[in-house]
Amino acid sequence: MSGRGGRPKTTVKPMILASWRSLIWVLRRADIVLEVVDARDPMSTRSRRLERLVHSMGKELIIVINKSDLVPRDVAEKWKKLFEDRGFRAVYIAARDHKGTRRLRVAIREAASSFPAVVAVTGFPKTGKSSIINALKGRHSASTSPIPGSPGYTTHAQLYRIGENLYMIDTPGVIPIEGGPLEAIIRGYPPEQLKDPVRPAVMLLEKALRYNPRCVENAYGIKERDPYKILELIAIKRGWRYKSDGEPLIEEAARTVIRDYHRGKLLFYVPPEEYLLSASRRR
Ligand SMILES: Nc1nc2c(ncn2[C@@H]2O[C@H](COP(=O)(O)OP(=O)(O)OP(=O)(O)O)[C@@H](O)[C@H]2O)c(=O)[nH]1
Ligand SMILES: [Mg+2]
Repeated sequence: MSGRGGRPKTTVKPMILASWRSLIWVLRRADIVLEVVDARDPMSTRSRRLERLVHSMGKELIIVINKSDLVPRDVAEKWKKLFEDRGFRAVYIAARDHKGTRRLRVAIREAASSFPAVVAVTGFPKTGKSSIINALKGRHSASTSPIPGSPGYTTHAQLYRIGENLYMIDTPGVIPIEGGPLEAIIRGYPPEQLKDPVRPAVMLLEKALRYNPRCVENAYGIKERDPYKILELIAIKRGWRYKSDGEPLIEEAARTVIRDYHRGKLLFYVPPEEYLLSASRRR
């Protein structure tokens, strides 16, 4: 307890992420590295720093576009081709449904120079790294969790035996600055620990509405396009109000929106054409 009538102290445990040092330690032990990205927005969930590091260490890299069940098949195909056109090995997979595991096995076999091979599974938090290990193993072995920091998220590197000739190392998520401010916040912290969840939720809603104008209506039955009003309406609908003045508790609505993105309830995806267009504008 804190002294003199203060509130009891709560110890907030920071979420454990992979440090670059620990990641390098894992990469040294691996022959092949999977970089797992989210099919809904592969470019914001890839790490060029990680890719450069893997390249400089002379390891084989495979980009795994996971959660492909959340995007149309042709979108997953186009992202795969886009990465391949840039010289990467790439596959798409829906690890949760164990779909695409054969393609991933083939890609690993092609990348391996000898067996047994050790594969490091790396990427941003919540891209589905542990789920990929489970999909290849054929059963739930590595623990998983839906939201950053929720029970079951990966806190340390762990080796799994997938088959006679194949080992995989699960790793905690890595957050480089380059992921962009939105990804860094919504993947880097448990929503309940965000001091200001409203700002990232507003950014997320703006992005979601840009790519899928019906996503808020589909998720919450709310026909509104102003992100602040959307948060207010979600709070009112759920009965979340400040005890003091009865105002809608938009912070709680903001946390819900972030969780619903992770759960795939607030659904949108970035089309590959959009990325190509903005890349050509940057040139
Ligand atoms: N829709 C969908 N959800 C998936 C897929 N793969 C994983 N998930 C879900 O995404 C969430 C995160 O999966 P994890 O395997 O725990 O992700 P992780 O990258 O290991 O997460 P950290 O260990 O926290 O870095 C879980 O709720 C999974 O069920 C997929 O292919 N499709
Ligand atoms: Mg994990």
